[in-house]
Amino acid sequence: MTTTHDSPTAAGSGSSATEAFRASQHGAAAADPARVSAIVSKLLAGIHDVVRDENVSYSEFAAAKQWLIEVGDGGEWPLFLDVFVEHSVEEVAARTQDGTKGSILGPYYLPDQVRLETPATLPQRPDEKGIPLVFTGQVRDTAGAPVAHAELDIWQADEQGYYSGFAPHLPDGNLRGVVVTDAEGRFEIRTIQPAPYQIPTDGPTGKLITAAGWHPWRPAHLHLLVSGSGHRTITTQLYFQGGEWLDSDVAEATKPELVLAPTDQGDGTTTVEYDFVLEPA
Ligand code: MBD
Ligand code: FE
Repeated sequence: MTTTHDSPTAAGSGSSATEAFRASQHGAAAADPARVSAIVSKLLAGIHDVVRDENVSYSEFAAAKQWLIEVGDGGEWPLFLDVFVEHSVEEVAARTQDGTKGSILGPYYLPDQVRLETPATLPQRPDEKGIPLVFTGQVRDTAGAPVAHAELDIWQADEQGYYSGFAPHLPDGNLRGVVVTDAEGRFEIRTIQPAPYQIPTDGPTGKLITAAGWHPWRPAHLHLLVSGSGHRTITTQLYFQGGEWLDSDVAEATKPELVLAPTDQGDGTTTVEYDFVLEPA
């Protein structure tokens, strides 16, 4: 990353998501020409309809080209697509998924984080700000049996809404980890409550949001990949009851089943229990 800023900007967050995405891909899937044609024809027909219905002018067409070029140059395609499109792809995947509801992966997952046996504390700075959260629960299968040594790959924003790996001021691996449950699928994870996430306002995605008069916020959330051998991995997110933007997530990725209601312990800390259900692979 070439940014010299030490506070997070589009250059330090949305754009590095392109590098992370490239690293996660192992070659493109072979595509059937009929499938390509069906999807791309419909996509283009949708655009043509908008042009005709809205009487799109040459100067608006040029502005669109300019913006599309900037999204690529700024490395924001993963950010833009995950915010505005991924929820529909997840909706299709969910048609054939049982167990805990899924949600979108988003642009800020990083593989190969530290593995921690339960009870675990997510890696954090000595002075990590934010309301402490003790998150407990159990991973079971759809028949109710515990999933022994299941894994919870967790990543989250800090108390300012920034993700390690995508904000130059944060240590690598901060508030990320793979927690391994016990033989009964039980886990206990100590972390902090994340802040809502704001799409960087200085990049092309943020500029579009401003130009359209929308808001750039996602409600506070924890990201999880929950897996167990012989089971289908669930990609999901957990939200916080009463949190800001819960009913107007810019990424449209909330579901009522995924909202936590932590209990205040009276000493400034909070606890919450949430169980996960995995279906057979
Ligand atoms: C996020 O933190 C996120 O979860 C998604 C889906 C998009 C942008 C930032
Ligand atoms: Fe996120």
